[in-house]
Amino acid sequence: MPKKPEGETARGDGGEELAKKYKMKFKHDLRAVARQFQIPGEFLEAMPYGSGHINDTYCVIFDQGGTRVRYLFQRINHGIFKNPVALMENVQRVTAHLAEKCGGATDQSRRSLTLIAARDGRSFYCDAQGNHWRVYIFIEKARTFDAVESPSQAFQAAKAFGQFQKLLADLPAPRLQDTIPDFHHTPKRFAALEKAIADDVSNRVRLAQPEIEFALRHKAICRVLLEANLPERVTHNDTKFNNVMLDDATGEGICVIDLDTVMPGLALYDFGDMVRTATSPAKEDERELSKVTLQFPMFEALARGYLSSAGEFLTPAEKKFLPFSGQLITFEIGIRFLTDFLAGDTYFKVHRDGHNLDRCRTQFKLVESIEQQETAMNKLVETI
Ligand code: ADP
Ligand code: GN1
Ligand code: MG
Repeated sequence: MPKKPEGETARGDGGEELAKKYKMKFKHDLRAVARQFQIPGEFLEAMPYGSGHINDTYCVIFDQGGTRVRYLFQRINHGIFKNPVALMENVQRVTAHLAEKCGGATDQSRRSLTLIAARDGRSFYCDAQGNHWRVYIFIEKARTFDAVESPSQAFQAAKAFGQFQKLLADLPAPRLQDTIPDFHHTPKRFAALEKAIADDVSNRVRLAQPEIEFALRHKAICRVLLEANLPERVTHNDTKFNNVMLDDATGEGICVIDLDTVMPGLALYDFGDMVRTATSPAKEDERELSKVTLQFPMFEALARGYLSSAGEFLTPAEKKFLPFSGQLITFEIGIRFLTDFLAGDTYFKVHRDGHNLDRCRTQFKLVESIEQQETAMNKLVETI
């Protein structure tokens, strides 16, 4: 696939134009995949979509009686999600539960993801190569952002993720399956980093000395939440800012997306990932590190937004650790990027040399910024 110019992504309405402009070639035959789903009308075109690091996402357009209707197609990355069938069982249960809860709303299909059934009635289609595909209704008149632009956006995103946790609190048994075991087990993430340093398979340890030293100095924070005796809940586990769609007209956090990691977890993992991705004005892979900083008004908006929907069920201990969770999750994702850099870029999609190291650097810079402001962050949360 030709490289996209930096800073541009095939996402949002601009994505379609970009895809055409750079004549992106697809790895997959979307027309053939589309035939396997219960979608009326005629297939028109497909284009790569979004800036996620894991799955292959496409926007596919159908002609339905003269109207162009978009659908969101995804190939599940089965190198990462080892059991796509179990994953889709989770997604089906979660989307059905959310739909039932929002059933009264006239715009319900914009407020939670809706799966389109495959021809055989299942929630996914498995092709001859073993790829698992799913299709969602495309959420129109809303978009995601790779970096936060205002406190109001931060408030809306956090409120939506808090509401998501609240709606799933009474998800009927059984327990959701762990789509990636120990996903947020920070000590195990740290152990994986130590192994990558010891193995040094790509001879890159020499390129990341300051980052490795930073990680080693912070090892002690890894266990804090695991030892705090916090309740297990149904959580999203990947609440980065571009995993919530904001309504174009009102700015409301209208729909939480990217449900692959919805499973049992700590509420704080979700809040921490919001702090990681919605307080700094810089993108996750920004190379100019002076731009990476926790902006206090964004943190305040996140805390107020999250507590406006999740405040009623959080325990005092959970509330107390809200600021720390930002530091921990930012550190955790930082060590995951560093581990992947050292391992030769096998996990996250990369688009340039050193991409994972750049991402690690922004995370560690943000950890420092959080550390500097943690006293003020704690004081603020006590007053909400
Ligand atoms: P990944 O797991 O790779 O991050 P996502 O599920 O987050 O994949 O999807 C990638 C991007 O596609 C999102 O950031 C969002 O912009 C867009 N997207 C995902 N689902 C929908 C949807 N149902 N309607 C419209 N856009 C969507
Ligand atoms: C991945 O799928 P996406 O791009 O929303 C990753 C998250 C990381 C994030 C870092 C399944 O999220 O855990 O925090 O990248 N998802 C998975 O940007 O590993
Ligand atoms: Mg995503």
